[in-house]
Amino acid sequence: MMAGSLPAAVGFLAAVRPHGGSLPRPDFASAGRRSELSEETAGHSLRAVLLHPEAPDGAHARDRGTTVILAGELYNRDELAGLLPAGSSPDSDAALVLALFGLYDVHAFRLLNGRFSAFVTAGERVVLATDHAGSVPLYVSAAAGQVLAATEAKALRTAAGGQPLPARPVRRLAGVQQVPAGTVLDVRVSTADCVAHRTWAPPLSRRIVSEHEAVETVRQVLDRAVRVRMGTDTPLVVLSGGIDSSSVAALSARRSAGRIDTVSMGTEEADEFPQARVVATHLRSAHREVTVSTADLLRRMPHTVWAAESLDPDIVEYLLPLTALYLRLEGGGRRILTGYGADIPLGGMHREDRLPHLDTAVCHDMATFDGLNEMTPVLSQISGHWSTHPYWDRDVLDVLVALEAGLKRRYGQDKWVLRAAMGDLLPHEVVIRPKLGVHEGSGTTAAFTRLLVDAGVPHQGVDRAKRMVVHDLFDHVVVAGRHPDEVKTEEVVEQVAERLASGAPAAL
Ligand code: AMP
Ligand code: PCX
Ligand code: MG
Repeated sequence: MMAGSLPAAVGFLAAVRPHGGSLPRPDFASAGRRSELSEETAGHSLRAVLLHPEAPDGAHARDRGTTVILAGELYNRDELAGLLPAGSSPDSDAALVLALFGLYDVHAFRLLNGRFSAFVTAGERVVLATDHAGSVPLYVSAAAGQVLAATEAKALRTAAGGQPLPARPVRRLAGVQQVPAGTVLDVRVSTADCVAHRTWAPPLSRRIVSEHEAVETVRQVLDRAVRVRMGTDTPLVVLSGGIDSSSVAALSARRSAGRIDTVSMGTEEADEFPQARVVATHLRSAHREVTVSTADLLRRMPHTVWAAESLDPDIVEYLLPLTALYLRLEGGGRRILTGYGADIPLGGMHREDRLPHLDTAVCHDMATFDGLNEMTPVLSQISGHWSTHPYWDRDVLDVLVALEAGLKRRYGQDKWVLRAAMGDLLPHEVVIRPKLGVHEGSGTTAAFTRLLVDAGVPHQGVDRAKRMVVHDLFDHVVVAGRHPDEVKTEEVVEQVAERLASGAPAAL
């Protein structure tokens, strides 16, 4: 089975009920074609809308009363196929999951390394599964007699009366809950009784290995994670010129038959264009620089919240420049590789030389990423592109998290093990370049702060105001279902500034 250029499906809304019934209006930020699926079994009917960039054939698979709908893709197909009886050759990731489900039932999901959400109907049951990182968000609303699930919360906005499940409630969407990362929910349709199984957890222990072994292992797992994400067309890497994305670009360039494409974004106030150019020149990539005005950047904040459905103001600052960049990548249909997430298992955002603090930061970030939706593919799907993040490959993450902290911070350098692993593929100045976050390099944090201060928010109130703005945006574009083009960042900022000035409660 060869990976096509894009996954067969990138999202879905699906419902199982005993008899008929229609779906809520499918409300998605993701662009793409939509197909309907309708199946009747003995006691149930399944109705679904699939979002697919190309032909939808591979997005679902059915065999003797079990149907699998899969949004996303798998990265350990060959290993998985080796578990099946000789002669069986599933022709899609959904078919592979179906075959594994037949053998292992819910425990099939412990085997998968991928970027996906899955919806399985089997007799009386609906089984909902996220990948280890919950990187394709999955939401559910279930009551006795019906189970609805969707890859965007807003698609369940009008679903009535879900009951509590072992999942995370979504702000102001009564009965809608988010399936946790690395989790399978096994729901009995008639009663909505639900059993949760964790299929992945970050390692808590740390491995003591030599420098050499650590460097070799990191290089090998990252190389594989990049290779399996490359698809069949020319990859496009979103490149800052920092070590994370430069490593992804270097590994894909080495594996690619032709030149790879790279793209960097900046604003009129800040960019990392010179740094990215050094890498692009070294790799001979077809490189492009995209400048977004700060005003346009801030205008895209409703689109970021619409796509990511995140309530975290820091995450919105990281994702906003990427949203603005993706919206400028016309044409759709590209497979985009990023360096996102490397700093989490490697403690890259931690700028002190003290190991206990570094591991405290890694433990904290690995315990709190779930539900932030920072890895969501919807961010690029709003302009029809599929993005994927090699550092959050399950095998890469298992290796990186578990390395003892002294291999992450060493010789005064952050992310030392990664830098050492990439030493031969990148110019020295790139290998030793200190970290600069995308929110800093693009001036996003500064621009958002200035917008609030100019609206009258005192400096000490800026963090709280940012949180309020993001919550208000969520209420507009997710809870109320407004299109982000109709929501003006500046107006929301002014309302927040007025609320703060009048001393009104924050209403978070
Ligand atoms: P960061 O870890 O802050 O560098 O950002 C996460 C990821 O976003 C990077 O690894 C890149 O893939 C991407 N990225 C960051 N900054 C830019 C930029 N200025 N232009 C294009 N992509 C970027
Ligand atoms: N990043 C980080 C991840 C942001 C932190 N997320 C978290 N703690 N859950 C990365 O790329 O690893 C930046 C900009 O830095 C995004
Ligand atoms: Mg980074």
